Amino acid sequence: MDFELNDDQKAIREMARKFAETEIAPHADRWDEEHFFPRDVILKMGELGFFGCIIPEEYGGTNSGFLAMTLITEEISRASSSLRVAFNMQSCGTAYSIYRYGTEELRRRYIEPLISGKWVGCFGITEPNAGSDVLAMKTTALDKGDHFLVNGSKTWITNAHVAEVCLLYAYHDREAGSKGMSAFVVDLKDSVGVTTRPLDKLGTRSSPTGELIFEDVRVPKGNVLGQLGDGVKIVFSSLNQTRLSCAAGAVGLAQACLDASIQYCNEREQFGQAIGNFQMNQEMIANMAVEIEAARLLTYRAAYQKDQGQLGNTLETSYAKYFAGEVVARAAHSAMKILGAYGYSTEYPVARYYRDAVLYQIVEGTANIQKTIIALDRLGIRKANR
Ligand code: GRA
Repeated sequence: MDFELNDDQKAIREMARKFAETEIAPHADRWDEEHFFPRDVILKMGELGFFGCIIPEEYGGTNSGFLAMTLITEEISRASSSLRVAFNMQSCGTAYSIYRYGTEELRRRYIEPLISGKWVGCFGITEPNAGSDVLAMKTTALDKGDHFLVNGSKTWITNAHVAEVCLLYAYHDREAGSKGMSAFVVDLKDSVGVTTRPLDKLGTRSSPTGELIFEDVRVPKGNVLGQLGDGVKIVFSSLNQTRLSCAAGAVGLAQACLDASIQYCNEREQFGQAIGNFQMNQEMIANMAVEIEAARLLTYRAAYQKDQGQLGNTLETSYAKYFAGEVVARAAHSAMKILGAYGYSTEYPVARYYRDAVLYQIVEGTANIQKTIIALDRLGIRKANR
C-alpha cells in the first residue's frame, strides 16, 4: 500500500490548483450570481488536457488516469463546484462512455471535440417520473429502418441548453424490460425537434440545468452506443464513473469550507483573542479535518481501483460518493457556524459553498440510493460490483 502520489500526480495537482486559484476562484461568486457559464474556461481546461485524463493519447487524451482526474476535479471544485459539474460532463459523463462503448467512428467524431472543450456535453437519464428509478424512464427511440425516432423528455439535465452533444438513454423496445434500453449519441446542434427550457436552482448556478424535450428527433443508426439493448449496462457503468467525480467534487468543496474556517478562526478576534482559541470552534475544525481526510482516502481508493482496471467497483465508489456527500454537507454547516454573519453574507464564498454542498446528497444517485447499494451488498442481497 502506497499512500504517496507519484511525481506526475503531484505536478498535475499543482497545475490544477494554480489554474483554479487564478482562473476560477476570483470570479466564481460573480459567475454564480449571474448564472454565467464560462465557456472560455471550459476551453482553457480542455487545452490543459484536464478532460482527457481517462482517454488514451490516440484519441487526444493524456491517459494520466482516474486518480489524476480525481485530483484535478478536487481542485476545480475547491474553487467552484459548478465547474466541477462541467468537468464531469466533458469527461466521465460523455467522452469516456463514448470511448468505452463507441464504434471507432463515434470515437473519432465525438471524443476530441468534447475533451478539448470545443463541444459541451450532457447526458440524459433523469425524467420527470424517473429519478432514482432509472428503469422507469419513458423516452423511446423507435427503429425506423435507417434511423431511430426519439420522443420523450429529460429533466434536471446539466448543460441541457448549452450542449452540442447528448448521451441519451431511451427504450428502443419497452416490452423487453431492461434489455430494451439503449444508449445513443445525439448531436443536439444538428437535430430538428429538440427543445430546451432552463431550470433555476438553489446553488451550483454557473452550471446550467434544464429540460430537454425530444419530438420526433431522428438519430442515425450508427449513433447507438455499444449494442442495441446495452443501455442499462452503459448507464450503470457510466454512473459508476461519474459518481467518482461527485466524490472528488465533494472533497474539494469540503476542503474549501475548511480553508475558509481556518482562515477566519485565525483572523477573527472576539473576547480579546482569535476565535480559533475557543474549543467549540476547535472541535468543528478537528471534525472537518478528519472527515475530509477520510472522504479523500475513500475517493482516492476508488480512483486507484479504476486505474487498476476495476471499473465495476460500484461498492467502493458508493462508499466514497455517499461519505463525501455527507462530509461536505457537515463541513459547509460548520463553516457557516464559524463565520456567522460573514458566512451568511453573499459577499463571501461560504454562502455559495453552503448552497452548493447540498447537491452532493442529491445528484448521481442520492445518499439513500448509495446506502441502498451498500446495504444490499453487505447483506448479501444484491452484489454491487459487477
Ligand atoms: O437482470 P436484468 O437484466 O433486469 O438487469 C438488471 C441488472 O443486472 C437491471 O440493471 C442491471 N444492472 C447492471 N448492469 C450492469 C444493475 N446494475 C448494473 C451494473 N452496475 N452494471 C436492473 O437492476 P436492479 O438491480 O434491479 O436495479 P434497480 O433496482 O432498478 O435500481 C438499482 C439502483 C436504485 C441502484 C439504480 O437504479 C440507481 O443507481 N439509481 C440512481 C440513479 C442515479 O444515480 N441517477 C443519477 C442521474 S444523473 C445526475 O445526477 C447528474 C448529475 C451531474 C453531476 O453532478 O455530476
